[in-house]
Amino acid sequence: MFCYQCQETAGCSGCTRAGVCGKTAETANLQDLLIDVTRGLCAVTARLRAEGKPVSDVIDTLVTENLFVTITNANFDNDAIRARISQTIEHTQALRAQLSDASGLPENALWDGSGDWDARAKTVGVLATDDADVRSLRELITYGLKGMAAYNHHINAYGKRVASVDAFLQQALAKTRDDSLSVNDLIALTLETGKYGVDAMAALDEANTSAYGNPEITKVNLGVRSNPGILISGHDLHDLEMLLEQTAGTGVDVYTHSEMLPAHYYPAFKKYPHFVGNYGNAWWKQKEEFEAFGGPILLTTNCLVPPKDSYRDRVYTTGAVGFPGCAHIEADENGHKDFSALIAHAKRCPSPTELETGEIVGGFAHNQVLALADKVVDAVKSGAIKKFVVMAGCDGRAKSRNYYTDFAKALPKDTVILTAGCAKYKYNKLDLGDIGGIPRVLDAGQCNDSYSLAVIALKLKEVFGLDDINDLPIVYNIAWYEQKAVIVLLALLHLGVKNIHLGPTLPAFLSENVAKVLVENFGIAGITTVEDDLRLFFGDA
Ligand code: SF4
Ligand code: SF3
Repeated sequence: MFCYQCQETAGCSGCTRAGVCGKTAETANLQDLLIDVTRGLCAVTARLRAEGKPVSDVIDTLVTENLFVTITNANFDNDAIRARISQTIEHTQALRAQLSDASGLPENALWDGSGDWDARAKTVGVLATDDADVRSLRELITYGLKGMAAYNHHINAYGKRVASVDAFLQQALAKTRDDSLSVNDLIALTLETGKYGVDAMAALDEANTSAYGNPEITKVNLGVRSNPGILISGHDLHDLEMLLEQTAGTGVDVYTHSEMLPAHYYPAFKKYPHFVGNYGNAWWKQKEEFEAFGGPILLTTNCLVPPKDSYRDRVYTTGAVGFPGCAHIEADENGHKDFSALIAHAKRCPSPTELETGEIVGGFAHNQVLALADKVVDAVKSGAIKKFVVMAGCDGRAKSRNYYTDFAKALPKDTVILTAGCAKYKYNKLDLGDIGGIPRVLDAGQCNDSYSLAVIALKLKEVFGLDDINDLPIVYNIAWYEQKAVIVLLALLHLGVKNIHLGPTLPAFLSENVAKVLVENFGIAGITTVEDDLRLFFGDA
């Protein structure tokens, strides 16, 4: 195996024996094979579209889900991945027959699934590309597409589709093994990926808010009640809606974990009295927190940490998530999921052990912040707010991430943190106060709600009459972990945001030359120490 797609990759260079995430070599190789056969399928769908022939929703969904399954901490179930590989090969063969001209297709579009899969998997992964820069760009694009696929999956959950996103995703994935593309072509494709990343996040924002209303300022309870409970984690709000409907009136409470916290900000979910609050912290603390919860846990997307034996039977997966030995809830043909097994399970379990009490405040997505725009603009004009610091992204296990807690604590008191994603858990429970009633940590929501932060920045640019988004008093100090952060980064670059600091370490998949292109054209940089970075962002004052 060779995998370097996430920030925690071994030695900051690549996992080669087993994943730091808990992925076995066998799973990693199967995921490589799944990506490769999906590339083959996409080579065929790109041709079909070029011939003016339709590609069905079934195929669009298959590509999206295949990519999502390979995101860090999503799926560890070899049987599920093997089934996807077989299904993908079958569809590729059937679609190939629809082409008027099938000449010159790549080998991965022609493979019939025969032979030794493990041997083949070892020849199609990251290291199949020799040139370091081409490899780096191909992987950068692939990881961006994985993030885009995750957001596309959420759009699709509402029965909505963005044809241009599906078409781009498939065409771009096929190009990540197209030897006719030069380094410059791949750089252009990287930036184009950012454009479609913006489109996907905008469409997801529209889908979420039209279904559940615009997020609004909300106090979220951190304590527990004495009823049995179900803990729901991941990013899928549509799954949450089904769970809340099915648990209503059963005496079972529902709590959010990690990236599901922002669900509390949506008006539509406030009508459920049994939607009690948020339990615990970011994904990487789940071993202790799932243990303490005591009841069943539903993982709707990443991040799943391989569960301990002591609570594995309480972990249920759905969607792209999978783990051997954990019950998987499939949707029926209408997209409905039956959570009765979790409800029955909850009733057999003790109520959750309280980890903390109190509340946190969030709900500062674009609509809410723009409703406060006058207040915010006045605070900036009066000098009460000197700068905004975007600290969105992911949290993770690395000790070096304590930097973000220390950085948040050390920020000048006239700064406001704009956040989204699970990175917020590094500082959202600190009492950082407010500036004239505006909290110093404004949480827009999940990682995909980084789109909200971009909308806010663009609006402020307009209000202040600036020509360039980079003239705003905003600095970017983003933490990344998995591939959704890659699409968020590419989206920000597409919107013209410069001088983004990325930590706690720069991606291992950036070759020296590719990193240089990002530094020279976009001012991308890493992090250093809290003191030096504060000096860099705010001067000596
Ligand atoms: Fe390693 Fe990250 Fe890949 Fe897991 S996802 S194998 S931790 S690089
Ligand atoms: Fe977190 Fe996995 Fe990325 Fe959605 S839950 S931000 S790490």
